[in-house]
Amino acid sequence: MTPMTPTITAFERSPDRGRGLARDMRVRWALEEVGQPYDVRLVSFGEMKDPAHRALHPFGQIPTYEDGDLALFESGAIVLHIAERHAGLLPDDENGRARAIAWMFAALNTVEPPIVELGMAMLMERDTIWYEARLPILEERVRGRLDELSRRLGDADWLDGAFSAGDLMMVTVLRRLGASGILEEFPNLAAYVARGEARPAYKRAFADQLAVFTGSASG
Ligand code: GTB
Repeated sequence: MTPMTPTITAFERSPDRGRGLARDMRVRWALEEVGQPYDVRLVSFGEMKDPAHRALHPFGQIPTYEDGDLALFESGAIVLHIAERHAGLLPDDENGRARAIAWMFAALNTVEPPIVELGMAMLMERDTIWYEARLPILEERVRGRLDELSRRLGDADWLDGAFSAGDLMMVTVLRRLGASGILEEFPNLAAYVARGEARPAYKRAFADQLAVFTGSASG
């Protein structure tokens, strides 16, 4: 029997102009790490809100993941599913697996929210009367989390032993700080992100999502 090739969805034209900040990047990276080929279905902002897409994703977003009878949404659930079904993204021992999954949740639930809140304010609230007062508050919240994470990472390469799905998720979350300059205030975290970006699987995933943008940009 021919094995199924999973299909994920991604932006037809990502607002990040191919910088790998949209959440399909973490799914692509996970699939590349485990050596699982995949197809990509590109969707426009309009198509994302169509009933056909909402049947896959109740909130009308990307990424989604389809493999045979299984349809999934939420990048964290998708990466965990990939990590559980293939070798390479979770440790073999039970406790190590549980800790790697805890780091995935920490990335999504503890570190990503203040980073997204800052990014959204910078994007949507620049012209408001409260922006000047609110910005430093949001920046300090991000710095606080990064300071804690930086202390825990110390001079280790990865968060808990070998590279895991927890690191994959944390690196993609930290990358969202982009040009804010805040990541660079924590040299060990900046080096940690650079180590993630240097992985061959990351580079393949990044090149593939960039090709979508450059292809559509030149068309
Ligand atoms: N919790 C969900 C998950 O983790 O999968 C969140 C999914 C999500 O936010 N999807 C976004 C989306 O589909 C794309 S990634 N948005 C369209 C919509 O809601 O209508 C978020 C994102 C978008 C753009 C940039 N960027 O340009 O830098 C970065 C991140």
